Amino acid sequence: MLDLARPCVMGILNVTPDSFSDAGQHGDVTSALSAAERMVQEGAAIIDVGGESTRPGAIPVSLDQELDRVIPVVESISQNIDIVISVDTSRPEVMREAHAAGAGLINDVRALALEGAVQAAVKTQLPVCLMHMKGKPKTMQKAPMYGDVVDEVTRFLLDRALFCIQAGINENQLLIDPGIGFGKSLDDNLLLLKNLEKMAGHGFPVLLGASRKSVIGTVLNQSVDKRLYGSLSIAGIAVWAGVKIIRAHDVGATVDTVNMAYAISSAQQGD
Ligand code: 8Y7
Repeated sequence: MLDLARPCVMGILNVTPDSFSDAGQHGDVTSALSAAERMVQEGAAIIDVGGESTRPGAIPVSLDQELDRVIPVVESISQNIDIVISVDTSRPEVMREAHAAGAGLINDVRALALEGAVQAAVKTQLPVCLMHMKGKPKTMQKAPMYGDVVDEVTRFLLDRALFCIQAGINENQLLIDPGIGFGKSLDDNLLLLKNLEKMAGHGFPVLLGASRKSVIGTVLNQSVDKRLYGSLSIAGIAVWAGVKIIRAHDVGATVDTVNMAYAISSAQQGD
């Protein structure tokens, strides 16, 4: 069960051959399971298993490919480790099969927009993370434009949440995510990060994924493998702002950052 009494870390487990920052490392079930075990030892509360690369410009994978990559990994983790398994997918078939294989959370970068996705999510009764994306992965970074980015992204997420509630998802089962890097300019990303407290004030727990993303690369002028400190800085600020789940590649370091930031933000005067 997902427990958000304290902020926690969601470890990223990519099972795609083309995902940009740990390409092909988890190509088989055994290595995926050991990567998951390691993340759990490092303090992850959730493992996010994804078989579709959604990085800018990525080529879509077929349904069969996605099922073949994701389901055996979800099954293996579920049978061997006591951890919440998140399935990073937009496809209703993957949601259903991952649920049957032991998944405990649906993480959809398309906020249940694909045909049949809302109905599939309702049926599983799993918690769902709704993420904001402008455009489609293939083209989303081609000159994204907003009026007030914080307002627009928040409005989109609250609208989607309402739609999901009306479709039958329990309001306590919804999380929201501004979707750092998904159809946003550098300034858009920075403004969203600056205003996380606002987003966290709407009653839905906020999930944030900024680990190793290009916003960090651009600000710090660092390549993907040198973005740990930037990622941790965002994690600390996010927890301070009330974000409940930090999605991260570097689990151990992120857990320390989250716990330190949370200790400060929850400190109480003794009596
Ligand atoms: C996010 C995500 C990715 C994110 C949520 C990457 C699957 C790109 N980013 N899911 N997924 N939020 N909820 O760089 O920011 O990890 S993929």
